[in-house]
Amino acid sequence: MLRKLFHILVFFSLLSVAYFVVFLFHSRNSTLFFFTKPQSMENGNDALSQWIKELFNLTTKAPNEGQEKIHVPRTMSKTLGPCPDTLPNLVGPLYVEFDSTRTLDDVRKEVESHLQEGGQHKPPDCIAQQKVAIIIPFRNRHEHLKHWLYYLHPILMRQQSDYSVYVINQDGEGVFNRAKLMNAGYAEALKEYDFECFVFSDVDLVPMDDRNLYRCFDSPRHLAVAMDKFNFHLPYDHYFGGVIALSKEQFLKINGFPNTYWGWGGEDDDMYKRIILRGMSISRPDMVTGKYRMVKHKRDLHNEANPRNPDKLHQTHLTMNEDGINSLKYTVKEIVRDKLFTYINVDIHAPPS
Ligand code: BGN
Repeated sequence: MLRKLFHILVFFSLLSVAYFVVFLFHSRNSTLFFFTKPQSMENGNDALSQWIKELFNLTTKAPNEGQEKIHVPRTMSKTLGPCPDTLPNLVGPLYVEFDSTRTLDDVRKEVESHLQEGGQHKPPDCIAQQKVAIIIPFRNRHEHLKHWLYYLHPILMRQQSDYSVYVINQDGEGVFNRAKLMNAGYAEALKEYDFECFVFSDVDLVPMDDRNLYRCFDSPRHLAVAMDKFNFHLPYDHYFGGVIALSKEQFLKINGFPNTYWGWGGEDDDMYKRIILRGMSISRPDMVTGKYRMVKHKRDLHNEANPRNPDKLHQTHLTMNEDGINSLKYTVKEIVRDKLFTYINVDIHAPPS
């Protein structure tokens, strides 16, 4: 009797377990509970196997599956990698001419969509290898600046540079001092951004090959090695003029430019001497990559060759520790942000011409 009762109990227990399992399925798919076929089953065996698959999937789905996913915009999830060593957009030799009349508005139309206010650009799809400030010593050369901006912005963009262009204008009509303006440009640029590399360029020099990279190298770099005005040759072996690039470390190691070369000539030779005296050497591109065109022009006013400058050159080893970025004094009179460049007007306390 007891055994019979036990069997009945087991039977009802099994029945309730079976019912519970069926109930579970029902909670996911009501068609199962009533053993009615889903609509799709009417179409034969394929539909049946589909139905079985669906059932299987129901029990193996991950907890969050089927819920709406959180939408992560592509731009947020994308992290930029470093720009490649081999730059993909360079074209090599360039046709450069200065006969066309160019207005700043023409130039703006060409490049402004890729620029931030102040003549700044970063490559949109990779992180540039260096942060570069381009420093242009300037006074009354607006025609040249238009040509420079017209050619250089696209070149610098193709070089995937993170760069800003600073035009450092010497205020007033005193004697010009190219080197002191470049020191002021270095100091002003560093107030704005953590630049690692400084390219100092004359406003009238445009490279004829975009493989001539406006960035810094292991040694101070001389870029303008083959100018048309020197018949595409160096005028002398230790020439270091026109366009040069120094890293912040290289610049500080030589105490920057001398501040005391008023008028034309010698300040670039002084730089060369500083570099050699501090145990560094000059790096240069080959004579094809390093070709430049210079805008033809008359000698500037108030920038006569200074007869004192050649003598100063003999003293570089004695003066370089006191005359340089560590003794620079100037006053900023105005900063203007154009789309194509940052213009800084500085009073460098020039003697009257
Ligand atoms: C040199 C100038 C450089 C100038 C080059 C090219 C001097 C110093 C006196 C020996 N050097 O003669 O400053 O860049 O010509 O024009 O004047």
